[in-house]
Amino acid sequence: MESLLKRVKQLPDGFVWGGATAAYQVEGATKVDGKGKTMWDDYLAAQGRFSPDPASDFYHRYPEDIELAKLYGLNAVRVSIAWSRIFPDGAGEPNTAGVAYYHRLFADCIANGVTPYVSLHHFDTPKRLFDDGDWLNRATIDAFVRYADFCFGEFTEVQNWFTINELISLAFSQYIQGNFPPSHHFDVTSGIQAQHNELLAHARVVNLFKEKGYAGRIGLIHVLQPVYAYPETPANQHAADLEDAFMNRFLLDGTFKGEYTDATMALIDELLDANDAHLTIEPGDMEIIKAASTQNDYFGMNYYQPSFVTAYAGESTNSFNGTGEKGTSAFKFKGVGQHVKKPGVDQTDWDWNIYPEGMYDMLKRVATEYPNSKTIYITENGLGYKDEYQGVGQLINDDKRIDFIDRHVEALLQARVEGVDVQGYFVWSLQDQFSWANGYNKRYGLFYVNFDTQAREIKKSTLWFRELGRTIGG
Ligand code: BGP
Repeated sequence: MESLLKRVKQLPDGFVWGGATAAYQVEGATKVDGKGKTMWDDYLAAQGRFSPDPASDFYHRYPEDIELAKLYGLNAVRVSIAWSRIFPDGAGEPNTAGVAYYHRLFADCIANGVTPYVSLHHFDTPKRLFDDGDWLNRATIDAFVRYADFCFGEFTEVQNWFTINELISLAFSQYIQGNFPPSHHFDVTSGIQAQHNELLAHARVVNLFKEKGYAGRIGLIHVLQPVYAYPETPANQHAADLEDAFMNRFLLDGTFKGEYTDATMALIDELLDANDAHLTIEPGDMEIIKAASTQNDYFGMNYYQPSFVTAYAGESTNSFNGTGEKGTSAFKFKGVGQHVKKPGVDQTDWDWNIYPEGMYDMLKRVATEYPNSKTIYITENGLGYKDEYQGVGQLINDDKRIDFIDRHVEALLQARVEGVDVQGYFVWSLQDQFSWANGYNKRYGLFYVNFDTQAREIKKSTLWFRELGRTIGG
């Protein structure tokens, strides 16, 4: 077969080459084996747009998906534990059926040589805790620490842990953009407080992991969204700095410096003032965060897109493209900036900028400014696309996805050549799965899922990914 690889590229020895999932997006079986509700169940039912069941039926079909992962050259997979399978109400007694399920899943991964990288929280707070305020209520932090401690003690077969996935996306989608429950719009006080409280939860769990001497490695996952001024003027650059502080710098500082630096807080305070918002840091919080900042073993970086920003002083408004109709998104943040399209930068059908340089820039920035991040893994990157089904056993043509991943892996390798310690890449996503705010028509998978029959099909990118995987260390 003629090589599908566009250029000669070689992945390094020992490179982690994986696919990513999130429990709620793939498992289905939301009412099975004693599982409790999450923040999503009633919300999605009330919306009536789509159901989280059966999703990609991973709860029952994981052996097939892990087998496919192995067959197509993946050596790792990112999964998350659904907190409400282990503790249906978020706390109390563990649900043995849920615990048994994850033991089966991890054993299957390990038996197939597909190393599991496991997150404890991927956007799926148990409903009981969500109803009581989610991360805005410190009782959620206490419950999370107990849940994490239980998992570390129970799932000793897991060697690679992440505490929380994308702290900013959760806070931003819940309280700024309003497309995750509880759907607040530009509730900036909650948006910044949730970030701080999630970081505190992460820090307490890392500190506990190290104090108790659990085996394995632990870190967290941030999605990094570089913010560029466009056009490049001093005023627009300031707008970009403000948005960057809210989207990236606040959490990066906290995670890896153990403090929100004065320069960062000057920007955050300006943004909060413009929105009559405030942040509460309680006595002792920063000591906990500081202690954790040197103890992360690695850093999971998700990267999808940058934003291009022009200064904006009007009222905040946004519209979310949840359908894949190009040009339907808008974002204007009072006193911060508005998102603009930069000529020459392609966008997906969901108006996401396609810009591999952003991954390169962020890898360099993290490695330079935040050395405590240590080893970096790209824990999510991929292209949401309306793949066209070709029939049973027919290859799906997703050249656009190949091009997307190809250019991003290239950016990663370039950063590596320049000294950034990046050791792996997980494509989002392993198999097609529903998208939180978009439903089932936004596909990212390496494996196509026919959601009528649950049959898996192969895409061109599946073959391409296998071919690139074969170059590891070769
Ligand atoms: C990340 C999440 C994933 C996934 C991905 C794609 O933020 O960690 O769970 O959903 O983004 O996003 P979307 O589904 O909105 O296109």
